[in-house]
Amino acid sequence: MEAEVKRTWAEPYKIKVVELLTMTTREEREAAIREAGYNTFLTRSKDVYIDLLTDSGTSAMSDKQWAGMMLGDEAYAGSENFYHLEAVINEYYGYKHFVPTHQGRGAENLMSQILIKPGDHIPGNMYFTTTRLHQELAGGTFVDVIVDEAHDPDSAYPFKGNVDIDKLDRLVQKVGADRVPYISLEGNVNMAGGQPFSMANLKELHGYCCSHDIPIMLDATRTIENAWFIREREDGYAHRSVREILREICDLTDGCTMSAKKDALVNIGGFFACNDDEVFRKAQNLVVVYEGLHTYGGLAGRDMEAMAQGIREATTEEHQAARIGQVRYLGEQLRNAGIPIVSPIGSHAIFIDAKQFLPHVDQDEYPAQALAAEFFIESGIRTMERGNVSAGRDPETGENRRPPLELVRLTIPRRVYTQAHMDVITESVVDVYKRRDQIHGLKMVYEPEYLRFFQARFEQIP
Ligand code: P71
Repeated sequence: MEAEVKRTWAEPYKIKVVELLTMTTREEREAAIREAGYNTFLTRSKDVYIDLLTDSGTSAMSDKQWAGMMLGDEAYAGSENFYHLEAVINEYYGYKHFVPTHQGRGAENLMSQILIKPGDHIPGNMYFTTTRLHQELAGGTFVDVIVDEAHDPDSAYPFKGNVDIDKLDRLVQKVGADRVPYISLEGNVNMAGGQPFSMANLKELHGYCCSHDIPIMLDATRTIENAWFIREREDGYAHRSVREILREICDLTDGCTMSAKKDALVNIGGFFACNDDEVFRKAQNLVVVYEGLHTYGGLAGRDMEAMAQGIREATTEEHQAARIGQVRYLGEQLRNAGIPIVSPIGSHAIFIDAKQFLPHVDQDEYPAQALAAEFFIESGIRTMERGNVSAGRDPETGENRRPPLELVRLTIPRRVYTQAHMDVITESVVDVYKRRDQIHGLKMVYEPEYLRFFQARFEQIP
């Protein structure tokens, strides 16, 4: 029988080690963000009070994971930890083959180079920055085939991560199935606000792809969290375990890239997995060029051990109930205070709608970037822009992409902050909201060529 999951989202762990936080003055924060060119990626962690920049690599590991770190078999070849991880990936994700990579984009690089030929089109349920860049570097073009609801921050549709099969079919009709090397399917779509696809949609997609001979490659980064939403929201899944749902998802797909820094509760790591023997052979061959030998792929043995244990912990109902419960608690508080946030509340973050928060700031003055800077100034809370800066420029026109979603992401690290921290975050956001009329946009004064949001610099428009 399944262990009882309490109605509240109380944490299924107790705290054994703590890390002290620093607090700064408003003057110090104003100086820090100015020096950082109003880009939260360029601020220093020592100046941050509550770090909501990302849920990537920021989780707290368990005592069992730390114990696993001591079991690191730091051999160049054939580390024991590789075989432990292989067994866990095979059991929980079910793919036949895998190669470790240093993180998700390492896996994306391998997969894109192996599967994409110049001139190919790669449909996906919304872009992710690094994923799309690797597709483009391999000569491909990303095509968005997510349902329209995903682009509407106010739509309460429960499966905004779904693929619009008609959009996919239109692309396939236009370019031909042989120019579509695979469809890229992301669980709990990050850029849409952490929104899941449904099993029904995946089954339909699977049927379509089988009949057109197009593989489905999963971005498994937050797919365990997607499995939890299927359990919560989809008919027939309430009594299925997270592990069973995860396996069902993976069994309907042909392989995956994974940033283990999210779902898998580790500070570094990733992998590429697949069922096809030939694709695997190529991945094993390429991984030695970019990452390291195929039994460590850029990771230490201890990192692979921590990942194996993290996957076991992340696939429990207790973990997901607390994880998603905490994010929902914050989201509901913000919503009750009248803050415009993306609906439904996703699994890894609250996304504030900067277009509604700062309606007076034009999108080319980067409202989400400006708002992220204000949250930092207000209380040392570090968040991330996910809007016009992240979307970058259209390679053909050179213009800003001006995406429909102009968001600030308040990302919640797993097992790190408490309910009181969630309350402080709400208070801070509300205080900024009260003075929103006085907030101005930004001007970009330095723009890097690739993934500009990481290092771009801005000045405040007076
Ligand atoms: C996140 C990140 C980390 C990040 C990456 C790029 C810009 C800003 C922040 C990383 C993901 C992800 C998905 C769905 C692949 C990666 C790359 N997310 N797919 O959300 O969310 O993985 O960072 O391990 O290379 O803060 P990697």
